[in-house]
Amino acid sequence: MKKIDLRSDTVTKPSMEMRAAMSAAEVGDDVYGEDPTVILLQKKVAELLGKESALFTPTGVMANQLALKSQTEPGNEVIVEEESHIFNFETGAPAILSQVMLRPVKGELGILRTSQVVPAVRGPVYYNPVTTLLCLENTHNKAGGTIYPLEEIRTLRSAMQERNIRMHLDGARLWNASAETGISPKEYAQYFDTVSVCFSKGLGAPIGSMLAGTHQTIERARKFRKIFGGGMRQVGILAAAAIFALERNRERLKEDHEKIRILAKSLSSIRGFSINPAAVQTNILAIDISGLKENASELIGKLAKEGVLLSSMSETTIRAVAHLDVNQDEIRQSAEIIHRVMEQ
Ligand code: TLP
Repeated sequence: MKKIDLRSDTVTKPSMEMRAAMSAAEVGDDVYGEDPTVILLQKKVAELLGKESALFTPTGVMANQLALKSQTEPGNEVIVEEESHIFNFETGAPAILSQVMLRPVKGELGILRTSQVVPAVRGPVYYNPVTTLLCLENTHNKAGGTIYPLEEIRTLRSAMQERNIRMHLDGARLWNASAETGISPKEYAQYFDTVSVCFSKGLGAPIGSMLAGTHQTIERARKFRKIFGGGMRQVGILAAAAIFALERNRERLKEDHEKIRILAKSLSSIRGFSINPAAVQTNILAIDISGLKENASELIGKLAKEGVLLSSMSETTIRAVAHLDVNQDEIRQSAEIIHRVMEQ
């Protein structure tokens, strides 16, 4: 039985056309700055985000961690949303790699308001840590793919500028936010000093992320990327997949959002499943199962046996993610299977 894999949009496999683009890629040694396809991708993404420069990284985690490392000093404090990827799913890397403290602030559906962030900024007393960076996530993964309101970002930016605090955007799924709202990546990115984006999630490339910012910040990040072991050689093969993904798979992200709406509508009638309709905004569906006796991993195991793969975001939250390797029929089929399992 073919399983319907809704664990993440990272599970997609490169299409034959994407593989053809990869195999045709011109390459060179990128540690010498000689890979023409990487150079082209970095230029394209810098332009798309309205930034001076961009740097290819193997993963979104590395891009985020480079943003922290290049914009902080040991002992600084970085404000993050409590459910953010940087705080929850990056293995404590900020403590290990940048020796910074994270100051988590609880947002609503992943969104931090300026009125919450400002009081979290440390005062200038000599024994306080120094707040130097604020990180936002758009779309917000754990909250269920929620989109950051542009107006709030704008207000946060002016409040942080007044206090000399930089801003980083974890834009692993910024493409989804843009596809849904029609607000361009550049419009979102203009309020941030650095932005990380991924090609290996909704866009369907096998590997690859990028950090964009000023020349100065990106040159610092380049040095740290080498220190982190991320200086790659003929990586144009992967950059070609990313270029293909950017050009061919960005528009279609709205189809994934539609698939999640279909799934959310169907699953919301299941007893013990709590779905917040306000959180159903892009390609992620977070389902609160705290009303059930089973925990997330038990339920996921049961569903997997019947052919639907979901992931857990916590003991009481399961997640379904739509992507380009699952079609609407499979989404409907997975909803039927979940209904059947839950009615047993
Ligand atoms: N997220 C993964 C898991 O780690 C949870 C997923 O399946 O969604 N920022 C955000 C907002 C992310 O969702 C992810 C990946 C990353 C960064 C890290 O990207 P990678 O996995 O490329 O290091």
